[in-house]
Amino acid sequence: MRIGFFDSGIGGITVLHQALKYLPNEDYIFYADTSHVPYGEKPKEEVRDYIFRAADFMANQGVKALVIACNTATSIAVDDLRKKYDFPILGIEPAVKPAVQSCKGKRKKVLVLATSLTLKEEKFHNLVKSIDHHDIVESLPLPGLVEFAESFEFREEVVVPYLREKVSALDLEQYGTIVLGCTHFPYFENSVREIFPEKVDIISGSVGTAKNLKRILEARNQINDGTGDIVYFQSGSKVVDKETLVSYKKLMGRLDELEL
Ligand code: DGN
Repeated sequence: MRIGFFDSGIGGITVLHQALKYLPNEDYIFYADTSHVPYGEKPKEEVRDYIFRAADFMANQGVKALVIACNTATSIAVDDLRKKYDFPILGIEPAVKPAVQSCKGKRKKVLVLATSLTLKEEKFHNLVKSIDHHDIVESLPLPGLVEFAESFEFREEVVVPYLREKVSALDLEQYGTIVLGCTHFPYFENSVREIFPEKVDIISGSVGTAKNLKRILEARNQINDGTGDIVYFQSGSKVVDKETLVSYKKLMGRLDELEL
C-alpha cells in the first residue's frame, strides 16, 4: 500500500523529499490541493473542509499512512482527522523544541516563520507555552513565500527584498535559530540565510516527521513494500501533464542542493 502525503500545494514535496531519504522503499501518493492554495490566510472552517475532502480522497485510494505535510492543516485538523480514520495520521509542526534547545546558553532568540493561520492557532500557542520557559520564541507570518513558491519564483533577487522588508523592524542579531514553520519555506533556505547573521541555525520539522513515519511503519510491520514510486494528484485529479511532473522533479532536485 502507498503512503499519502498532503499539502495545499508544493510545500509538501519538501517533506516527501525527506521521507524518501528515510524510506526509499515505499510507494507514495502526493496530493496538492492546488484549487484552494493558499490555506494560510483563509478562514479556518473553510480550510478544514478542504482538508477533510482531501483526506477522504486519500482514504479512498487506500493509504497505509497519511502525512499532513502542511503546518497550517496540521494545526487546525490533525486531531479530528485522527478520530475519523483508522490508519496512522502524522502531522508537521514548527520545530520549536529543537530550536529552543539549540539556543540554550547562547543568549539568543528563536524566530518562527510560518503562515498567519499556523501562528494564530491554539496548537502553536500551546506548543510554545510548553517549551519556551524564558520567553525567547518570537514569530513572523510570511504569506508571500507561499505565493512565490506556488508561482515557482525562487530567485534571490526577488525573494530577498521581500524578506528584508518583512524583517525591517527586527533586530536580526538577537536570533540564534530560525524555524521554517511552513513546508513551502525550505525552498527559500538560501534567501533566508542571506538576510540573517551568518551563524544562525535554520531548521524545519520535516526530518522529525520523516523519522516518525519510519518508526510508525516499523512498529506496524508495514515497512519497505514499494520502490519509491510517486503518483501525484492535484485537488482530486491525477497529474498526467508532463510539464507539471517535470517541475515536481525539478523541485526535488532543488531540495537535493539545499542543506535541509
Ligand atoms: N505549506 C503549508 C504549511 O506548511 O503551512 C501552507 C501553505 C499555505 O497554503 N498557505
